[in-house]
Amino acid sequence: MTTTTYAVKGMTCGHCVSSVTEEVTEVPGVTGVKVDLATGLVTVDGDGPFDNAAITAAVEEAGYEVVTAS
Ligand SMILES: [Cu+2]
Repeated sequence: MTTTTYAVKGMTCGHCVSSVTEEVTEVPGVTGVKVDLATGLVTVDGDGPFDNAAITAAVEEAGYEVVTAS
């Protein structure tokens, strides 16, 4: 199992949280997404390695920006 945390810029409310969660959940290999609105951190679990670029693209698709990944 893989867990990666992304700092996402621009989320302001529960709607933002559900948009990001929805888009990132659709990335292949992702098994869980947790968004912390207060810190802007998005924690992504996968059953194997997943594509960082795909996660970034999914966040952008939702209308936000990934500032760091770790
Ligand atoms: Cu919002």
